[in-house]
Amino acid sequence: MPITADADIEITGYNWVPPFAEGFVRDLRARWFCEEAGLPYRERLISAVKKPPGWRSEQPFGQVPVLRDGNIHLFESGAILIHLAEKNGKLLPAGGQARADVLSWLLAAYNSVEPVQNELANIEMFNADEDWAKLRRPVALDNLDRRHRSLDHALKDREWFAGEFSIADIAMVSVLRSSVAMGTLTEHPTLAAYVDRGTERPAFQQALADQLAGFDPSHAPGMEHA
Ligand SMILES: N[C@@H](CCC(=O)N[C@@H](CS)C(=O)NCC(=O)O)C(=O)O
Repeated sequence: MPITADADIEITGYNWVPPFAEGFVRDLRARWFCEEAGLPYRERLISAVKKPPGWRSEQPFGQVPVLRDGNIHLFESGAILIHLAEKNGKLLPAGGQARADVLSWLLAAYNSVEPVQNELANIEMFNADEDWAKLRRPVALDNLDRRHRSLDHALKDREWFAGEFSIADIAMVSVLRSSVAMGTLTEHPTLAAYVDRGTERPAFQQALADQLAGFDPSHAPGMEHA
């Protein structure tokens, strides 16, 4: 049900991405929330190659996702998750320590884990043959492993990072999926099992299938007018 042509909520994603990015575009995080909450949304799929005119007035960095919810407009997937959770009273406790824990772990995923992971991804995926990348790689790997060890220690035998499944887990599982894809979680079975628990949820599976269904090879560079 969540994808609904006349829904108030609009999520912007891409109509094509290169194969390595399929299933990892960050609109997946907003889609996942909508599936968990049974919240209808409509898709706006734009070109990743040639953004619509004036796109930076909607997303200052020229990226996706962007969310429209009636007359509210947001960018940044973390802000989008907080907005959706607050507005719908789902996956974010209303107050007290429970809310503080969810917000802390959500921002930990975005600020303390994802940037460290991005450094390694930048080295391995886009610059592997550069001399500077070869020199930096061991440090970047170790930095990410230290973050993974900290997460292992914090999660221990808990199912989710902040009590019940929450937007913190949508953020953390989404980020750690890339660690799995980069082969950096093999020494961290506790975290790997946590990622599996998240990605086995039917809401994640539906959101992923819907993102993948939106990619159309006719929008690939060089194919747009073929
Ligand atoms: N911090 C932003 C990151 C957004 C981001 O990296 N978007 C990527 C897709 S996952 C993008 O649009 N990349 C294309 C570009 O940078 O031109 C968020 O969480 O929303």
